[in-house]
Amino acid sequence: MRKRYTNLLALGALLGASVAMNADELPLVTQTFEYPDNEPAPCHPVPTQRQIEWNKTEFYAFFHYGMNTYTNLEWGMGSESPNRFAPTQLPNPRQWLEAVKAAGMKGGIAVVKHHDGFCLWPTQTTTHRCTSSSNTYAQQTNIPQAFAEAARDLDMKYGFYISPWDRNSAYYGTDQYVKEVFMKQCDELAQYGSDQFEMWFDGANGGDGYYGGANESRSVDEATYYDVPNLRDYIHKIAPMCVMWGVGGEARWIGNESGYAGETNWAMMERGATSEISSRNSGQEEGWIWLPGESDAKATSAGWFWHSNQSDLSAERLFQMYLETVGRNSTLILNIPPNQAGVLPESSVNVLKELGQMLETRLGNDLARNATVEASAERASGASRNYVAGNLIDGDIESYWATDDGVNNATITLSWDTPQTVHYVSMMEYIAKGQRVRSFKIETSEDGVTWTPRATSIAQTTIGYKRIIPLNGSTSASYDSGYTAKAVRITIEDSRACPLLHTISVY
Ligand code: FUL
Repeated sequence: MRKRYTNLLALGALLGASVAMNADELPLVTQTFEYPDNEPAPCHPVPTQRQIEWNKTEFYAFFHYGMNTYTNLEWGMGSESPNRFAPTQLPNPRQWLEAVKAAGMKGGIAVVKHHDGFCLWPTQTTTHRCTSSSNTYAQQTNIPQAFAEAARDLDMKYGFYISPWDRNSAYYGTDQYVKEVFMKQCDELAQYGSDQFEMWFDGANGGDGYYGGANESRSVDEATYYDVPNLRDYIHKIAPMCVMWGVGGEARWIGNESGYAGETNWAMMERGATSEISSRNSGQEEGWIWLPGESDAKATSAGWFWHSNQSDLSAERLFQMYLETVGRNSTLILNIPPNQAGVLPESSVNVLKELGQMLETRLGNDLARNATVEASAERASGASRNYVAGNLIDGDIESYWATDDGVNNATITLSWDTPQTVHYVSMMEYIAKGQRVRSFKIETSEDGVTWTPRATSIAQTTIGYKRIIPLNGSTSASYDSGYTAKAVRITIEDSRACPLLHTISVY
């Protein structure tokens, strides 16, 4: 905002009273106000734009495919001959992505190098790669390329898993491995697309391995060995929106591989603290780093890789995982392993379709869009922004409801002219300005006068990017007949600063 000083007395005193000046000749001074729209100040820590975009991917797939698919192992030693990688047809990443899209997933991460060091692209860094196999299909395999192409075509997000630990490389444990093998492999992968959303590294401390024939145990200090800060900067120059997972330091493991996050789940962590490990499932309210949780879980029974004796988890079980991860401020990366033909088995494809239909039926029709919404408090509007309750149901994630500074509790009431059948309430904070809500409660009413608290057995604490509350209090019970309600009332009971929610949905 440009403003002309007109206080001539003050200016005269400043310049010396003898200087006579016409107001039109006075210099223009630029004054900027930090919050011209009366926007709430950030409640630190806050996510980077990259982390915000990453969070929006919510539910995506993991595809463990590689040497282990043909050796019936979960962790290959690194001594396997490349010839053992023998697809019975050309692997088809497009089929993988189509199947998970039908399940409501927005993207996927393909494992392109597991701990055995075998690479699924024609890397220049080692001969331990698919193109060294005598199998014709293996020689034509380039998973990163085919996967990225299919994802773009299907309008899905994509990324790659590359194991830092390499049980094949003779150099593992030395500087040469980091500079000449691992970093270069990450670089090669980044070149498959600047639009990648996540690069996945696992806990990578080394251990027993082949190591070029040494057959010994090698361990490294994961915190320093991989030169992560440099790697992260370098990859971000090529793929600016690529979140570096795990050791990469931009998103955290949720602490289990069973598909659940804590009911209380902060996106913040105090990295480096010993409590970090024990707090993975719930984050730390006082944490000073934005490190949101990701849950990795398997949709099949036998392991991360395909095994002939595997069975598929039911769509109902996967739906429960969804509620306990995406519904608890975590993303869900769900593993479905391709088989020896390089495709997802038909049984998995069918379960994925069923899951997609279930999500659509249960969480696809937002009743809030047709509700009347009111809040007990609304923040004063700014020059070009308001914070009215209507923002919660307008379908715009950039408009949000807020209260005035210092007002850390409020009620939001959604009502309908005719009774509705309600099962779930979903809430989303405007996390660009930090995760705030500490405690809330949800009630329903059949007449708008008498209120019944719902889901009281569930910790109604944090919200974050997204929180979904099953009103019957159970994430595992089969879909019941729901509650009849003419109104739903959400009370924000406590918040680290004035609460900011951009969306409330009722299903
Ligand atoms: C772990 C690995 O050791 C498993 O094999 C699998 O890849 C899982 C997703 O991450 O750290």
